[in-house]
Amino acid sequence: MFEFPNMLPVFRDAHLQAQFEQTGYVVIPFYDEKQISHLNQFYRQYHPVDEEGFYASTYSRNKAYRAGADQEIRRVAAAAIEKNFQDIRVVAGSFIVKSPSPNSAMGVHQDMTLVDESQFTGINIWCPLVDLTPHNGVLKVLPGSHRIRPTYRGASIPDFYRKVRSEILRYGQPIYLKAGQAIVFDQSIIHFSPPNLSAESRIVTNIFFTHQDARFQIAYYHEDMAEKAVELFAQNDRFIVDFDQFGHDIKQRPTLGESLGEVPYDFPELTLQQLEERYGKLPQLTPDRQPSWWRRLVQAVAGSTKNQDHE
Ligand SMILES: O=C(O)CCC(=O)C(=O)O
Repeated sequence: MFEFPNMLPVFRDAHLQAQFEQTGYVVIPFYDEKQISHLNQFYRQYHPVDEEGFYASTYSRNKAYRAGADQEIRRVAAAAIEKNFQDIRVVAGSFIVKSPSPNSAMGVHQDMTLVDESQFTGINIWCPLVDLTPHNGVLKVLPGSHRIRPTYRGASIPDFYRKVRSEILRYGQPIYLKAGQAIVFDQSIIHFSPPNLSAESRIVTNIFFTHQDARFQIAYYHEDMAEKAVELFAQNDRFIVDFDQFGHDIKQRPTLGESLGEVPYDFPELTLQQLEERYGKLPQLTPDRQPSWWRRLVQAVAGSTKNQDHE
């Protein structure tokens, strides 16, 4: 298994770079009011009516919509990206929307591996177009969890936190962003979001980027494979827009990309003890103190993976 590399700097501001490396995320101002309003209108052209629950544009079978969202989000974000980052390649923009629904939670996960993490870091700029509250699907993160251990990730690969999902729900820190503020996070940070129980849709733009020298690489596992290994696939820069398996048959062997063969992987398992050593012990939660969304999220994530990985 690989070791974590020294990260190649991508932030122009050295303090933000250091904070990002330490905690796995930082918060920055990103869109102004005009851009927020423009992106809302742009989204509404394609989606006069929202999909049910959690929906990302990368799930769409409509390639014109996927490509259109990608282009327009990148165009609008270009100045803020240039201001904040250096030596990067921006690979994809997408909408991530939660329409009001008790079924709109996103369970505990790390994002799928998209680059060779022995050298590079996959990064998301996740920016809501509305203020986030405890009721409309705020993003929660487990600070520093990007450095618990190196992993290969994908819907077909057992998650390393599979035994402690419901405990992680209680350690997550909500990031209450205002509309236009973005959280920039390492894709390997553990994160999740409760459902949107407000009356309005929660629309977010997500932009994936990485160091300019990195190439797309995804990982796949099947029980029939050689034991303790995953298969890697090289992908080109259009992967996020072209890959048909997001949101559909994401657990199947990739039909796009070039197999790079198998690499050893020991399928690590985070234990409750390790979690408590890092983050402290939490008090027992009695059933009457559990909010209903939390109970639903626990049920939703029990034994599940993020089976609709997008990026
Ligand atoms: O938009 C959300 O609520 C969750 C998004 C997420 O988990 C992701 O982009 O990986």
